Amino acid sequence: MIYVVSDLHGCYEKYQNLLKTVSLGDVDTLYVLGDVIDRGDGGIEILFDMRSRPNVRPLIGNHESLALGAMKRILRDSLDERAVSKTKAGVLWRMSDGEPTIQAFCALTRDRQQAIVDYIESFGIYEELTVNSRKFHLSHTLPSYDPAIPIHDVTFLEFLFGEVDYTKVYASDTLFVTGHTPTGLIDPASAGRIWRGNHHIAIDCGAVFGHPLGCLCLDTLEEIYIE
Ligand SMILES: [Mn+2]
Repeated sequence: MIYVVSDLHGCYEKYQNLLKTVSLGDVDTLYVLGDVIDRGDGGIEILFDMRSRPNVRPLIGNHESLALGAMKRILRDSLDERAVSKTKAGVLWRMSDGEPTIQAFCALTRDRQQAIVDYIESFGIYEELTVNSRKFHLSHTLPSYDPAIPIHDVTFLEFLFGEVDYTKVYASDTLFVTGHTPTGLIDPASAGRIWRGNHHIAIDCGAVFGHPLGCLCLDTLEEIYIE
């Protein structure tokens, strides 16, 4: 089976609980659509676990993209937690709720820090796949809708910081699976649940804000919730 989850934001226990609940095995694949780190405190731990599993396929989120600059600075200049907070990259990271990840990253050995940087640099931007003759497009977010610009022509940054227009059908032959926007912000009635509409499936249920972690099975379109 192929599963998709997003916006783990350091929720290590919910992540582990999800692996157990779906009994993720060697024949299964789990796509993680970015924002693994920040806000919660288990982000680095989740990254090491994901890295050890060849069937976990990571895509990048805006939090990883922003952290990467600061992580490289920490490595290059052997900065500690206090020194990194005086750099622009460190200030930006802290402002985006990076504090728990900064602490965990600075506590690692240089080899382990390098392993995290290398791992994040291997993350994809988007993935297109067909499962049971349904076409899916997976990414952390999407650029705002513009029928004049084909989806493959948009820039890397728009896949990280764009705001999906969930009122628009981006392509009628494809289901667009995205995280980034907690579903309660799309429709307050959908808080904590996966939201579907207009060929979109929004899966960030807001796990780090006390809602369940939502996971979508692409084979069956079944929704799995981890409290
Ligand atoms: Mn995001």
